[in-house]
Amino acid sequence: MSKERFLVTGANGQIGTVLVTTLQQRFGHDQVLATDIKAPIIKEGLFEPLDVLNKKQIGDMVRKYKITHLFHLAAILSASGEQNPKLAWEVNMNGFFNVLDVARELDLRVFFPSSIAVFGSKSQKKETPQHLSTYPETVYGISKVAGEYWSLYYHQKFGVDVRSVRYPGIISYQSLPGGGTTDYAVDIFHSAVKGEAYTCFLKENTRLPMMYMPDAIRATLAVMDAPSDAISVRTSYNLGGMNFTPLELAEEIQKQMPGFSISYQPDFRQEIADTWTESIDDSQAQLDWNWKAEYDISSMTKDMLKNLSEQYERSNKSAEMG
Ligand code: NAD
Ligand code: AKB
Repeated sequence: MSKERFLVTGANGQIGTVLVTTLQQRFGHDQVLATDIKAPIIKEGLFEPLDVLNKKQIGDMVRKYKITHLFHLAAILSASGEQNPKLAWEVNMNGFFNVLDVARELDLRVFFPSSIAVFGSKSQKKETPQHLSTYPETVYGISKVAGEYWSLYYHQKFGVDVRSVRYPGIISYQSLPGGGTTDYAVDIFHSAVKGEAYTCFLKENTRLPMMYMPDAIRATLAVMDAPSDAISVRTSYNLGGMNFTPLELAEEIQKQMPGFSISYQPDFRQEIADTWTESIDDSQAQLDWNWKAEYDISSMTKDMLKNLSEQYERSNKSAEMG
């Protein structure tokens, strides 16, 4: 992908901030255009305000910066989506249509992030296979399933090169999550590092598929980099990392921070989590583009605690220095 030029929508988000930095490091600052509806978070490199509901603006940016690859991350996530279903549908569907239409007109390769939210309570719960009726039960999940099938449609009818993975819940120290059901798995680390007890909004035994950010970024770049004829799934690839419950994650943190404590106060997000799958069969991604996650719960927890502790130390020091 080295001679290519990249546009990222929703670049201020949990995944976008890390993806933009990685692309900048790999391909150079001038090759990467970060865009978002909100003011920029990353201070270095190219940034333009962009609302994905404005198709003309997307086309203008693509032409102006001679974009070849578009990572379409802008979306409303599961928990926020249930609070405002119409907005979620509008942004997730019409935003994606605009991207697909611009990609068709201007010959772009597109990355569309789907989610484990496509699976509902009627789906197979464990080692959920690639090809299966999905039965989503949130507006967010419905929009992702629809997006997957529109990706296939635009590929088959118009030859648009859209690639997609179904991310599990993503865990990161670099950025905060934005309105999802798996957000607890990031929030818990911030409480632990600040020496605070954590109150979890999911029950202790709620098992969900999760992935550490470095694996998510590697998967994103790998699927975009694969030769077109290696991509046998034009809806979205299952992507597995690790899976755990809040209790198991708390116990893993306690191995390094014995004083850490957790309590549980499930809220409306429990209902969403209850419909999702527990673990994922990603053998098709392994076969097609050699996918393999590197982090498990233990290595992820160690890395999260180390990096977040350093981050808090740095910000405490700079606050002390005024
Ligand atoms: P996020 O909520 O952290 O960020 C989304 C970004 O989109 C925000 O910066 C927001 O300002 C922007 N945005 C919202 N409406 C917009 C609009 N109309 N125009 C332009 N930008 C707009 O999301 P994330 O966690 O970074 O997720 C990125 C993508 O990956 C999303 O499509 C999400 O569905 C998918 N995904 C994320 C996870 C996860 O755990 N983070 C898991 C599965 C799938
Ligand atoms: C969410 O919880 O909404 C996201 C996702 C798994 O899609 N993290």
